[in-house]
Amino acid sequence: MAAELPIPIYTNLNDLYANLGTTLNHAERWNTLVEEFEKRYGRKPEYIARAPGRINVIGEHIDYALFGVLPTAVERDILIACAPRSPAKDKEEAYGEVVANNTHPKYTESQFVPEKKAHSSMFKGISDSEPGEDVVHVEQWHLDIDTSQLRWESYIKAGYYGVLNNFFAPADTDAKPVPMDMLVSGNLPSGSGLSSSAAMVVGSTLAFLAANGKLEDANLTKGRLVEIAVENEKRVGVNSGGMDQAASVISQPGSVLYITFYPKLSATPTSLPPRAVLVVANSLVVADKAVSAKWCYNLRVVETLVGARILARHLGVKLDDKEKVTYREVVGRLAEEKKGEEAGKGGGMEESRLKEAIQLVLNEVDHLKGRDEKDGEGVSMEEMIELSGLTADAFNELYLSWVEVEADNFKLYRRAKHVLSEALRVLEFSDICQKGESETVLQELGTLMNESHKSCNDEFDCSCPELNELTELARQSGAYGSRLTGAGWGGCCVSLVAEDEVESFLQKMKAGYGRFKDLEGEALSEALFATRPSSGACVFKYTE
Ligand code: NG1
Repeated sequence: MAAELPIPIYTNLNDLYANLGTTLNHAERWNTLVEEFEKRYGRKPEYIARAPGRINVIGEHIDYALFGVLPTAVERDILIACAPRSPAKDKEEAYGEVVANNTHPKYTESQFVPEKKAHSSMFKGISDSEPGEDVVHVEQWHLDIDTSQLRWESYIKAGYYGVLNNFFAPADTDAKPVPMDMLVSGNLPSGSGLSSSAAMVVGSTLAFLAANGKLEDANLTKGRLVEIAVENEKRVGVNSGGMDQAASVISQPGSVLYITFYPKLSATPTSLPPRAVLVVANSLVVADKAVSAKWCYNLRVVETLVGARILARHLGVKLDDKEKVTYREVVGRLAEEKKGEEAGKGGGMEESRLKEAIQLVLNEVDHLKGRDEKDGEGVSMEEMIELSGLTADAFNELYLSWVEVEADNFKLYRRAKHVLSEALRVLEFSDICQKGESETVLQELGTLMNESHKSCNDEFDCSCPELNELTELARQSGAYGSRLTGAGWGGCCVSLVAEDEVESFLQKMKAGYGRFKDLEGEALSEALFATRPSSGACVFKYTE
């Protein structure tokens, strides 16, 4: 299983990229980073951690419903060069001190030292005969992370946190993280839906593990690194579904990754036809996800969860009043999925049964319409609470106490149509990939991508006019299919293009999209580029 493999450590770039052409494309950037590190710190780095960004080929807004998704790493990445320093003997407090720099001039130097802080926890009495609560003082590692503003070093600190709290027991006085110097260089455009933040956190986690000699830890699998990175990213204030970190860590060249989150994290590489190239085009519309979360991302999460509860009740699926059941769990319970079975493509059941069960739930989505709802305009808060079968207090506690949402109507029916049909498209897409290479295969994959985009636009309302224009232009310019990738409301689209068509496709896209016309050189290649499924995160170890 891909998630159970160890983190790869390379001493040769050729092995890392597994392709001479790709190695040559990237070698200069690696050399420049090493030279720059030497200039700043007076010695060579000992390690370079690499973590790529990702695109989602298909399966949008369904990771938080716990359905499988099909992302892959892109070639663009974050590189973090680092080397431990010997701590001065008389400077005990310098253990763990970090000097972090970034090759991008807009990001200034940052220095920080983790502290051990006493943390008070309330524990229940140890035995039943000793009721009550005891206050226990435990030490925890602490680093200041300012989540009120976007700072590049917050992602570095977030990675450090996970390494400290998972690999250096605070109570152990001998457990001392090394002081270290690091230099970060990235060619992933930020804020464009390619998950540069997940790449930063994964890269930073790996750099701290490497410098502290923890990479060979027997329990450190790729899956474990994903779990730590998801936890770490929450420290920067993002509650993501897990897709981005899994894609950055587990991806393999030439394959998209079928990632499931239920019953447990599992990742199955699925080969794309050899002629298939993915082209990323940035709409250059910046979606400020944090600001719009209450009527966009977070609202979709709530609409999806409430819809799952209402359909579960309608279908007679068992659930308790305090459970935020997801659509994937409803589907599993309906099909009497066995817990603890080996997670494969169908999770705890055969793939064909999973598809049937999703279709069964999809057939019932009309039940999510309000009394007078005709065109999918949604239901009021009062009607939604009534349909959920909960009291207003219980509903608020379960669905609204942890997240801020704002809406007049809740579009439960249309959201369900998207989520369930998209889950089926993902399974279909990966089945078609098994058929190998042919024109028909490429066309069928493209059709699924187009349907996915239509569903994102029509049912999930997560596209925008520019993304619709760009995906339409891509289809007219020769793509088999094109769809928005990532959360949407701006950011990038991904198109499936035949290898021999890529050059003319890129030209047509540049000429056809107004916002590309004035872009040249690096600015253009950041906004419009071809990529193949690339390898996941790794560490390069310097041997001389
Ligand atoms: P972006 O915003 O593209 O990184 C977000 C979520 C994903 C997933 C997609 C929609 C974060 C960090 N990531 O992706 O988990 O839900 O939207 O498919 O919020």
